[in-house]
Amino acid sequence: GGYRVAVIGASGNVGREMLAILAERGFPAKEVIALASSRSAGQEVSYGEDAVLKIQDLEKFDFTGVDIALSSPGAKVSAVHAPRAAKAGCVVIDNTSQFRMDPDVPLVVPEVNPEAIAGFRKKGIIANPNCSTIQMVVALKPLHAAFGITRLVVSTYQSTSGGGKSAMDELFNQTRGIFMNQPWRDHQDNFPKQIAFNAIPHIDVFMDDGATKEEWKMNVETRKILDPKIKVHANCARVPSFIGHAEYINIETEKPIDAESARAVLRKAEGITVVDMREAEGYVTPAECAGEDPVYISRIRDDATVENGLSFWCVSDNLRKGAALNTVQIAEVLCRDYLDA
Ligand code: 11C
Repeated sequence: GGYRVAVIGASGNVGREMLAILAERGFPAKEVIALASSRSAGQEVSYGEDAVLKIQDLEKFDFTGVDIALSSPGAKVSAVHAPRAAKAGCVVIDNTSQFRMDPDVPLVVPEVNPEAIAGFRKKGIIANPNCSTIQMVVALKPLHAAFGITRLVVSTYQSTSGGGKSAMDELFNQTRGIFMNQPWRDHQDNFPKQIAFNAIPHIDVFMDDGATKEEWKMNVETRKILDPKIKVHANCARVPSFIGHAEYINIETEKPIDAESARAVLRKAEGITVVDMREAEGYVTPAECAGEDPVYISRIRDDATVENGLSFWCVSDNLRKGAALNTVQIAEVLCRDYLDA
């Protein structure tokens, strides 16, 4: 028994995390294949504590006989290779933005809409949402079920790892460079402005209405996953942290809501850890959630400016629940409910 599993983009931030999480959770794999561009082919990546895999060239790889591919290369690479893998009979769980809004591709967070996974049969592809969307919908789902969310405003504080390994290096090198009087532009490869000791209200490209694409993603993905009737206004910013996205979320609900009843609902919800006391140990910051699985909720407060309003703070490891962990969780449900080993 066991499945043949391929990891596409195995040398990247998310690919490495996928391999670690597959091993950590004892995923029933009889073989794990690491794939990436020809640039990374031949390099070694670790799979769990003691296994090492040699990266193979994605371009030349034949997916025949592979059951599941966990995919996190760039969107353009997925556009070509996800359909190619699916055609060979492999179910692709894709972490890029390429297929998320395709009506024939389910967009899934297992704690929120596991039933949508069944839609994989249409194209052989399941999409993993954007990291900032995932942690938010995990928090919103139980609140929506209990109180009926009508509108929300989210403001994000997103870490540099969302932009990949070289974006993390950019933060490190700019920070060090500033102490050596080097111009920040000497270390600029990813971000539109200085990231060290700064905050940038610009993630991904600008859209026609003035939103950034990251803000647009949080809007359309949340409504596809949770409820198309919810109105979403997102404000996204990049901050100089390495791992862990933080979000301040403000919701308005149909039914009366208050901090105490919201806290009780969130405490019982899957995938959520509530840490909410009025002291330094009573909330979670991005640096503290790195390497952890849950979505942490803190600072739950009534919003007295509207009839039924609530705000809270939400942090999670963007490479884990925001990407690799969510992908592996989808694969676990897929194996349990739909695929034979
Ligand atoms: C960031 N959210 O933090 C982005 C990274 O659509 O999968 C993930 C982009 C995506 O930069």
